[in-house]
Amino acid sequence: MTSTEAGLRQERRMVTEYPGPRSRALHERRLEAVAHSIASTLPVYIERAAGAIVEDVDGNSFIDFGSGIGVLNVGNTAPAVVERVRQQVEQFTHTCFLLGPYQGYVEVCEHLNRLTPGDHPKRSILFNSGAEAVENAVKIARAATGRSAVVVFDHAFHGRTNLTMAMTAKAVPNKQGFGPFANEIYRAPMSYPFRDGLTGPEAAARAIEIIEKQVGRDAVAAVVIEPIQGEGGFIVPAEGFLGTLAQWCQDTGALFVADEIQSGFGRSGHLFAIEHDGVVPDLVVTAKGIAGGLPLSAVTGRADILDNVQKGGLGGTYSGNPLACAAALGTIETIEREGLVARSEQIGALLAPKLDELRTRFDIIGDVRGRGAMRGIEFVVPGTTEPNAAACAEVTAYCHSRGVLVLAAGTYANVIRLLPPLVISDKLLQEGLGVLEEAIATVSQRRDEN
Ligand code: PLZ
Repeated sequence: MTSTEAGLRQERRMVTEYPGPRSRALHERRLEAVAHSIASTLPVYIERAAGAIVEDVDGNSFIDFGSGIGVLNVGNTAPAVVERVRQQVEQFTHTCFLLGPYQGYVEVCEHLNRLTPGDHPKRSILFNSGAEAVENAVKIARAATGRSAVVVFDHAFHGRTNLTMAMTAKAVPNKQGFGPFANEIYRAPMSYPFRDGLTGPEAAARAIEIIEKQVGRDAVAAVVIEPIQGEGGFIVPAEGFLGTLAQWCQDTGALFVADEIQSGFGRSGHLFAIEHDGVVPDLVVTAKGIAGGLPLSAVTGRADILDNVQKGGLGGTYSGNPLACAAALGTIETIEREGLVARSEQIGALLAPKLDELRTRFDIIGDVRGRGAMRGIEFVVPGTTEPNAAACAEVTAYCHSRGVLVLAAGTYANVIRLLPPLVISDKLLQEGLGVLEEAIATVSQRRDEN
């Protein structure tokens, strides 16, 4: 047991009503102080967390199946992250890399160049948020190709800034009232095997036809895609979809950009989800799981593409902040030392048969899918493929009130996603799954009775 975990028992424990009195009191204060436009899934307020356990201000502890939306792959307060950040905070907190460079930034880039797919010469550049890195990938791709069009997909999520809102698919609540949006963004149909029944090459041909007709073969700067879609509903494209698109990019001079912000850093059973398809992207965008909870993101890719941008053309005050770099170094160290990529595969092997069994037992489940420790359960109206957001919301709420943090996702808000920290024990994983099963059985039965 690590020192942080020792201070927080790795167990689920509900000791008050849900939410408890302290959380309710904080919520009252929040309503007066915090803009109502930011919504929280949970009604409880967090006091501390370690590993795969999150404890609220009333002393209730929850099994974490969400990892802060796919961020805490190494677990919360991972010892190597805490230690490196602690050392860094005592050395210096900021210089601005544009002004005074430092070793941590260089080291993170060295690791990214080594770890991302492909043996070609690479460079990396660091930013703060996922959206910021996606924006910069687009800037880099436009500069390198001299073209402006960017192709994105149905169900995509790339961020909430102006350019990335244009790239994100779902209008409500992400885009409603916030236009006008950046132009030269084109949307193509995604491969969604449960809903389109197409093979990967068929779905790619459908997308390519639209791109060629509506944008043009010679106009595309970049095709930006999540190898496994996150917010859109944990959609794993059919085999051959990503490879066919990547080949089209190569044939036409467009850059293939993998948004690995949610699917990366060991989440899918490979370090990067695109590796399942054997594709080597021109640019890889990372964030979330890169730094154990501190804000850091990156664009990594072909040296010729990254070096093509004019000197001083990219940057930012906090980009590659030294504390975030220290956290990233602790994260990468933890992933490699603890074999967390293999662990992700193991978690997947444990989850997959259980989820398959649930799908056969409960007709409100239309599909279960995913790779490694990135799994989704899609709820439908029994006997149809019609999305069942109500069932998804009820199952989610049931799990939360019993101490298991699961997240909903999906264009139709009907997918439960499981993103446990990769350091979770089998025991907690099984226990959480038990609660999830009970939730699905309860919601299923309630529907049968109505
Ligand atoms: N690309 C694939 O998953 C962020 C969004 C939470 P930022 N996903 C969580 C919310 O509702 O805002 C995400 C992603 C993919 C880009 C992003 C954006 O990353 O760090 O939130 O900007």
